[in-house]
Amino acid sequence: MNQDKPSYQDNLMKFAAKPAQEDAIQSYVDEINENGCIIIPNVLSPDEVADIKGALAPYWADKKGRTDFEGFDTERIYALLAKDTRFAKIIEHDLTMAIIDQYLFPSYLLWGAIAIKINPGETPQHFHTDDESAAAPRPRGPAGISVMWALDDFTEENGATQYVPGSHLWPDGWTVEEDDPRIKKAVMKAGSIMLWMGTVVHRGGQNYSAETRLGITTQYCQPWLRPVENMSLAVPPEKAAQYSDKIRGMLGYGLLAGSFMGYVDGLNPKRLCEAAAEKLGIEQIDSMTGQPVNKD
Ligand SMILES: O=C(O)CCC(=O)C(=O)O
Ligand SMILES: [Fe+2]
Repeated sequence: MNQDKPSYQDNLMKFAAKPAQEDAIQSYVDEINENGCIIIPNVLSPDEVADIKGALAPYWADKKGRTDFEGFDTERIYALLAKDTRFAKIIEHDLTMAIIDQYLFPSYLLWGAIAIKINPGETPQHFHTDDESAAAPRPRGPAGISVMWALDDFTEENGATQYVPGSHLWPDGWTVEEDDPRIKKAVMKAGSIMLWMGTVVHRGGQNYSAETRLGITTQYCQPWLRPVENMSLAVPPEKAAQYSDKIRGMLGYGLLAGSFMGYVDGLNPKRLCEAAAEKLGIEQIDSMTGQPVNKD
């Protein structure tokens, strides 16, 4: 045994010591630490919003929710990375990655990536937190970070996400009444994002307008938590091969950083993507440009 090799605990401590941030990221992190969440406008251009909407367009048929949580008047599209490579642009966007790097251990996973279209007449979701499956006592650090990408304008009337600033600090047993004045609505223009800690109390809003409210939520979790979407089955190696190493890792084709958790037959599962790419001649795409990565 090599006694000099750092232990898993040593590795965790190394990862926990975050480097100093650029001022812009630090100011976002300060706001998130205080409120549990942040709204950032103009993250996507109108062209980028149109492109992402176009990527969703073929998949809308008959996607009404099956439970009150999904919403009986809400349509959802799951497994986005199995459907179109254009979704990679938001799933590994530089800005959200830089913020999420501050909260989750390296090798964090994509917990879910879901398009959510709230139709007129939809009732509100129940208030919830996204990381409750971590089942650890609150208050605590978040086990996940969620992002909502507004593809339509989110308005007072059309079902903008509702949230309670500061609720990330609440202990277990929290409740929220319908008329609680602390409830806010994430009113924002298409192209904006809301990012929140997995500990923040929130819900999809009621749509009492005549328009739909379309957003994509991309959610990330600590690498030791089980994602809501089983990503490596949803996006098999032959599809994952198109994506960056970062996305492959977030889909489960990687190991828990500093450990061997996640082996497949004794090997790092990233090799499954590499083997599929080589066998099928699949090119890795750059998610920002949509073009093949230049390997030179
Ligand atoms: O649609 C929304 O505004 C929120 C959805 C949500 O909270 C969720 O899916 O976890
Ligand atoms: Fe949620």
